[in-house]
Amino acid sequence: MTSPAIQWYPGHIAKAEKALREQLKLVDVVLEVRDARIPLATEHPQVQQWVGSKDRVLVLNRLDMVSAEMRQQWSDWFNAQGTLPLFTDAQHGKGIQAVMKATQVVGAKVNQKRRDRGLLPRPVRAVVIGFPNVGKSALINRLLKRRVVESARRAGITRQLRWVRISEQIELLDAPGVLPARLDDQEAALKLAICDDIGEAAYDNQRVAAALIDLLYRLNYGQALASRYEVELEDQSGEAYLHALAAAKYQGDAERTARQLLNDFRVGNLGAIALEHPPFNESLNACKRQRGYDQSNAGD
Ligand SMILES: Nc1nc2c(ncn2[C@@H]2O[C@H](COP(=O)(O)OP(=O)(O)OP(=O)(O)O)[C@@H](O)[C@H]2O)c(=O)[nH]1
Ligand SMILES: [Mg+2]
Repeated sequence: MTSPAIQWYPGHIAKAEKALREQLKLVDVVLEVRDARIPLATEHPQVQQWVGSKDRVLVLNRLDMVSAEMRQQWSDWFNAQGTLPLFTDAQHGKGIQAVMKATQVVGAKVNQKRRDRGLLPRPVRAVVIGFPNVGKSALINRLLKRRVVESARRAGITRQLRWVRISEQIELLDAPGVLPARLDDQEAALKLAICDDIGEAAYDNQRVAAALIDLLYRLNYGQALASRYEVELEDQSGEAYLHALAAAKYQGDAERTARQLLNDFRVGNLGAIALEHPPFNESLNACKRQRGYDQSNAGD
């Protein structure tokens, strides 16, 4: 391969990250937002370090973009590792109460400690962090029940850290999306580009669209392509499909086809599609067996 499929500019991200690290000192709880379509690719390698001894609430946003079955599988997978993920749809306001509650629980703990030390109670301070465009600001607006911070379809919308007070009980810090300085896993980088969770990156739309098609076939979502575009190609590469689709529908314009396909996926026109399925996990299997799952289904 001549050039990496995805290139991004960690410059302004590095600045945002530095500001974030400063503010973290003031924070009691980290609300880590990931994209439910790609819960692993949107795990930032430094989050654990940022969380430190604070509490973390794991939010898998865009629940509307994956099936109920897939949500269950991911819940089981995270549960088996001792994490309870909270699924939200920040665009339509689903699952928000559970996030609020989890944050308040941390607040109560913090204030109990303060009282024990003879201090007055204060609002719990939560920071919302995650990759660009995963829905952090939309979540904050939902928690606040009004549009306070800017949230829009493009990545890189939030530029500055910003504190907002939800109530006497909670203060929230909206942070710009953070990206690792480098991403060695090209497959993860492609998924981030497909889902538009990568901020101001440069990439080749056709390569990214071809990767999406390959992934759809690999994960058995080929039917979603066939029913949307009425073009079917079994056992072909994503690139071949892209060109066949361009020839059939877009006067041979592969670039336009790639943009259209990526847009269709991103706005949900291809249906609810999870681009990552939980990896095999022995303790998860044990947990499923306990709940009476058929062993032959376990782990896939
Ligand atoms: N379908 C769907 N769209 C969502 C959801 N949450 C957010 N969005 C949309 O995703 C886009 C990005 O949302 P933002 O809230 O700006 O995301 P962000 O993480 O703050 O992005 P940056 O500030 O750019 O890092 C917006 O168009 C939202 O309306 C969701 O749960 N489902
Ligand atoms: Mg934002």
